[in-house]
Amino acid sequence: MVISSQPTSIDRKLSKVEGIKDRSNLLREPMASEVLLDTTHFTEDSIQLLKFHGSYQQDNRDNRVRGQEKDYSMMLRTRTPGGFVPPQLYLTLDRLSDQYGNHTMRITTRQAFQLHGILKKNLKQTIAEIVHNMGSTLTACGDVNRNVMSPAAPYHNRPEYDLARTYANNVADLLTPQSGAYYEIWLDGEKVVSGEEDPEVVAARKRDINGSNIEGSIEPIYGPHYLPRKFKICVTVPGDNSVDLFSQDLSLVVLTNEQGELEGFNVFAGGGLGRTHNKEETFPRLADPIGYVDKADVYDLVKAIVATQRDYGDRSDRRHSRMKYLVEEWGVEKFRAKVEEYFGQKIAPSKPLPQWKYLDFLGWQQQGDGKLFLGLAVQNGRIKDEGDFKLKSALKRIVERFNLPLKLTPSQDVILFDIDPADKSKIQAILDRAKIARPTKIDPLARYSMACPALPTCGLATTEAERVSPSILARVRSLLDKVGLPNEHFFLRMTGCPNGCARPYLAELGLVGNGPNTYQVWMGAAPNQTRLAKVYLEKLNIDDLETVLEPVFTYFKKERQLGESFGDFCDRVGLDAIHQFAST
Ligand code: SRM
Ligand code: SF4
Repeated sequence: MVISSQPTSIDRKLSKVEGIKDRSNLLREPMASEVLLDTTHFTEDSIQLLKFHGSYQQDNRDNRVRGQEKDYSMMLRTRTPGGFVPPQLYLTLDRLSDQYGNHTMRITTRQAFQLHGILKKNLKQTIAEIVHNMGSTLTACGDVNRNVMSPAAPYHNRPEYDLARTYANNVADLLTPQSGAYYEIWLDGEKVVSGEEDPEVVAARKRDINGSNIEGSIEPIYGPHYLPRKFKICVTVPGDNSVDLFSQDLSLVVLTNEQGELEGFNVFAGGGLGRTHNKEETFPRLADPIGYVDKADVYDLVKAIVATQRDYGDRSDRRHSRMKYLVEEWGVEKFRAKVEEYFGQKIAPSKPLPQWKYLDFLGWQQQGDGKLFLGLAVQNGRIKDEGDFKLKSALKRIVERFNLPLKLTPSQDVILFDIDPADKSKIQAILDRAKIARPTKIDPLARYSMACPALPTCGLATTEAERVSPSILARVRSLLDKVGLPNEHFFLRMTGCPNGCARPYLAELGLVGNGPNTYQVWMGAAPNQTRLAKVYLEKLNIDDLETVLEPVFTYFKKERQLGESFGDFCDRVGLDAIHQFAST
């Protein structure tokens, strides 16, 4: 099979972004020239390319004044597979957030860090310092594979966790763009590598499997036009759904034998959450099981799936270009058959798996090699100092003094690990002085909640999320107390628009921005994130939160089965029955 170097998928007109990629000379121009100009912001074509390099142009929406230039700055996102952040990188990001950013660092829902508020003139220096200190921002955004997730728990006595970490790194390496643009532009051509690539990964990248490599291209897997849209992957272990595996384009589940040796992977594909209000043709979708692959063939299968999306994903309409739509429209059988053409062999049936569980790994825990780890809840992932609460200073102090590496979790929390048990009390004392609550003292409603950044940085937000989430949680808590459910908690996730960055469609209660102070209300996802929620209400003015939710919680209290979670209850009785109860 010969693969064309042009996007092949459709006869329809290609989207504007395809033209920008085509003209860019593998992610260089016009951005490379504009970086050098003394301007406050980039032009449209460069903004699109900038994403592949890990940055978004934003403006502070609180400071918009009609007729005046926007208050531009850049958001930078790290590439940190499995959320691993070495101490040197952590301390560098901490310093850069003060020197060039808005004095906060934000843990994302995909185990990365974001710095906000970096002026264009400081972007090159900031990226260069990240790369020189064991980090990278390459492909943190853009139409490529994004940060690869894996469970954040740093267990060292459970081989499947070590394997998930290793394969998350390797898959990230396999799908790293090979164009030297990143190093040319941000590091004046100096190629800095923070670790050796596994030779199997290097070989797999070059290996041509049934035409899935693009002949003669510098980008053997992606080709010169990269993917039609962002692509998201996780690697997890049986039973551990801390990574929300059903929301990903591609999920691998590590399978080991009784000795803990790797045998292969179960593969899921076609998940994704982004949607647009009032456009029925856009929807969240859970990934389907695709089959099982032996360890020797896993990279070839990953490439075959990526190549299928590369060649058949919709490059004309960016609202329809995620792989989930390909899987939905073709059906799993056709999708699997097409992947098999690239893969060059049949995909074996999936192996049995246990039930999935949500895990967040908070608190002090044994890591299995005599050392400890400590998971700390970070509200909406924002690491900051505010009044007496000094999370940013405390983490800096601890990482500096004890030289500890960190793991960022998919629930926007942080884990410090490799802790000598002799240091436990000293570390706890620093945290106590900085008023960092112990996980057992945090309201579980807050512990299991997430909110996206939304206003003022996100250009797509239609309303608030992160900034109002503490007050919303407090109001929901009061309401639960009022209806006689004082100890109840569930997954509440909130976003400023329907793109779904805090994965609200997998929450038991999801609030999805739908205009100023207004949210679409979703209910009924499973507490282990294996079932999607459904729309309960199109538009909730946030002032009416109590009026709308009180009858819902009252009905839940009255009719729930023993131990039934809020999401399972909503799913069992159905949203129509809840509406009916609420209207009586
Ligand atoms: Fe997201 C766009 C923030 C995880 C779906 N997302 C954005 C942008 C870059 C807005 C923009 O395009 O201008 C947001 C920047 C806000 C800011 O001010 O920082 C943004 N997304 C985030 C983060 C930081 C939210 C968070 O609370 O942590 C997450 C960064 C993850 C990372 O480290 O890579 C983040 N975004 C997600 C997720 C969840 C996930 O990946 O597990 C989703 C839903 C899953 C999915 O992709 O299907 C998600 N973000 C989107 C979409 C909708 C994509 C779609 O298929 O329609 C957009 C808009 C777009 O791509 O056009 C978007
Ligand atoms: Fe922005 Fe919407 Fe994502 Fe929130 S969900 S960060 S508002 S794009």
